[in-house]
Amino acid sequence: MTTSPHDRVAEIEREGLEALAGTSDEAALDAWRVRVLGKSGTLTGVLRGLGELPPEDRKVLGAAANLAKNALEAALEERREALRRAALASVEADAIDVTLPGRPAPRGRLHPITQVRRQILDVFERLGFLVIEGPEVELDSYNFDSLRIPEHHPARDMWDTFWFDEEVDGKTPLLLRTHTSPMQVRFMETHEPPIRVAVPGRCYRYEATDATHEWMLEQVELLVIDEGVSMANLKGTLQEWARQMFGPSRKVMMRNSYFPFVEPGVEVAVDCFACPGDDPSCSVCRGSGWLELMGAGMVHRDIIEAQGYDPERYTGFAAGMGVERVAMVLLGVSDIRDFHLNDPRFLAQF
Ligand code: FA5
Repeated sequence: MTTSPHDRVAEIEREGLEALAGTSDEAALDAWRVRVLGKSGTLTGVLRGLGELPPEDRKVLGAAANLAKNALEAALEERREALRRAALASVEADAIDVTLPGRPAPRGRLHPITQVRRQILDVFERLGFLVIEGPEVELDSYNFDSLRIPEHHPARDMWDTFWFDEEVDGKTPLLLRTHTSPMQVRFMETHEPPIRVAVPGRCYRYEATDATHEWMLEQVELLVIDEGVSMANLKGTLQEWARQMFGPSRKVMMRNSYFPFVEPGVEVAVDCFACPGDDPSCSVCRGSGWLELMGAGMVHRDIIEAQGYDPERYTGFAAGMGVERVAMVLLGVSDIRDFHLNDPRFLAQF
């Protein structure tokens, strides 16, 4: 059975509309137009063949073919407009919405030890201390001798030392300071009482590390020299500092200790934050219930005299605290070595 010319026109129109619905861009529309309405397009073929038909058929089919042509052309324009609107909408969707909140840029932060050092110093500054700094590469005369720790004195063993090889006058006097106490003497040499200074700084010790010991540590040294300074001032200052740092519920314990440059000497500890206080396997207190934060004491009379101050008039106290130890308590970190591993997952917590 052959298709009649009428059916053929109807089929071209149906197929044409169907194909048009599947176009998705300008190039597809063009290709469609060439295939259907172009010079050798399917509908154009029918219109060309009209001449061979008898006049009656020609008239009827011609009218039908022209209707189909108009319908297809209108449909083409409609489809073109629809695609244009869709493209515009998608550009608008991609456009910047200025009302949206911005994507947060990753921000750096201060190292927890820096944060805690600043907190410590903030309290002492409020208490009237001046913050000063001193050299990390020190002379043994300041690190030891002037603090009543002469060469070969067994007290030098309290601080295992990193020495430099450089010789000065046949000796090797340079070291990485083991504590911030040499700044007591350096400051006294150039200042007169009253003195009230806090000295933050890094110190280095050639020693094995564990949960409460590092080979590099920060200390904050305190030195107060004035008329009538007593042990009560030492205790009151450190207790007030501890209250402001840790709050009123942290227990602070002061007990006898020995440092050649103070008399009497004490150490200050706080109750263990990592265990109930009696766990022998606790890496922080080893079952003692206490974590030592600092050494302190009344500045030795010999040192006051060596600076040319009148020891009958001036007395003073000094202290040296471990910043990492304070940070352990404040931040609840039970292994001091975590601070300088520089693991971003650890550091990002603070
Ligand atoms: C001293 O360094 C004395 N200069 C402190 C002092 C100053 C006493 C003024 C009297 C007058 P000591 O070695 O105990 O003392 O250290 C003081 C504090 O530093 C300790 O209580 C502890 O908190 C911290 N510390 C000491 N060694 C380490 C270490 N290896 N790792 C971490 N912290 C440490």
